[in-house]
Amino acid sequence: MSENSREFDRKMMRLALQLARRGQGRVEPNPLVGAVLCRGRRIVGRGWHGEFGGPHAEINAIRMAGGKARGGTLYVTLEPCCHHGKTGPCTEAILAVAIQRVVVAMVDPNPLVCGQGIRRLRNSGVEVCTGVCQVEAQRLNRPFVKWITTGRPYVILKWAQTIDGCVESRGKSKWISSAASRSMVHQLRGRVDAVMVGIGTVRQDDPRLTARPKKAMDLRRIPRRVILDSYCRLPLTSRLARSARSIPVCVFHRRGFGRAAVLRRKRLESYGVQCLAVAPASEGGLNIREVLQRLGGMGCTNLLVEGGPKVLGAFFQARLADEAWVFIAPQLHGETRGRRAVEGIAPGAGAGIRGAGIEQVRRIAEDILVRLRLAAGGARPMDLKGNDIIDI
Ligand code: AOF
Ligand code: ZN
Repeated sequence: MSENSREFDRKMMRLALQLARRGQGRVEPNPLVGAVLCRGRRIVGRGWHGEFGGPHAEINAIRMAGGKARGGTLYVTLEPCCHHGKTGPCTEAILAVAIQRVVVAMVDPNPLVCGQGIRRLRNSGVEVCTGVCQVEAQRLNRPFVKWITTGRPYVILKWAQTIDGCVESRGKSKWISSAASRSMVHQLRGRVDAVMVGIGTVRQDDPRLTARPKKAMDLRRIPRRVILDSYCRLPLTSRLARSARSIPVCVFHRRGFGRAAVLRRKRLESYGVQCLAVAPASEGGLNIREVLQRLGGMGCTNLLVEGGPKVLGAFFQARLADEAWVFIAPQLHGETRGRRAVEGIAPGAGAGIRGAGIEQVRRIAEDILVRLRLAAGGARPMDLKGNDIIDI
């Protein structure tokens, strides 16, 4: 195969990866998948998985190509499925229209597929080429890979801090980061399954924790609001409790507590708050791994953790976060007892940060956003691409 053909394959796969992105926030817990169908060097079909339960990417590309699919090459960012799920197996649709060659970026980690789709195609005489743009494809589907292989969601920690590392504002505004940064967070909330904070933050700020992005199309799903609240102290007068019937609120509390807490739990439930018991952690607070396992079981693939400092510290300590988004604003808090973003890490331990790497640095209005890739996913941090770093 010539270098020229290999480059063409990569170009088509990059296009398929771009198409796959369109499903973000709409298809989870399914993966983001894109497909391009070519006859020779002409594109005759494009498709992506657009909504959960809807047709898979390959099917959409094949439909668009119609009669032109026969003898073509299909580029797909994930191995075609061979199982009967909510839709029929893509392998059979590919065989039915006599596609000649299939180029796959990565194997589907779903145990129901996991190489069998590729085998089915090869055994039926289709030429299958794998691993084209594999790193990019795995990067795109990190949340899906995490969820399907561990049963836990992909965890993004997020906070905003002053340049001297404080998370409490001293300015006239209660906000640290700029309006542009905050609107970016609303966009992020609008594509995750759950937004989490600790009870301390709720009692202090009385947050709504809803996704309110600027553009309506950025509200791709309504995230569940999750509170870590060992003793069910969520006030019935809080905005969260009062809106629990219209937008789900889920409280994780410790298993086995006194009668007063049982009563508070009952009251919260009468407000429509879902209360779930998990084991306490030996160092205080809740067993976060169990919390994540429960959220994963509810189909939660992406979790955004917004603080406060104790909760963020617990995630670092337990090495259970995959990413951190840190907004740094040009404010100086000064030498008072302002709280730092992350608490509870023993000096020198640097827990959870070992193996971390900066994935992206961006300027957002007056702030900078640093995206850190943490080690929870097991994989090494990705190399930076030149254009991920914006000179400021
Ligand atoms: C593909 N192409 O576009 C996607 C695939 O319940 P279903 O039928 O939607 O199947 C979901 C599973 O199918 C999902 O867990 C993953 O293994 C695979 N997703 N496969 O060939 C696609 N979205
Ligand atoms: Zn499929």
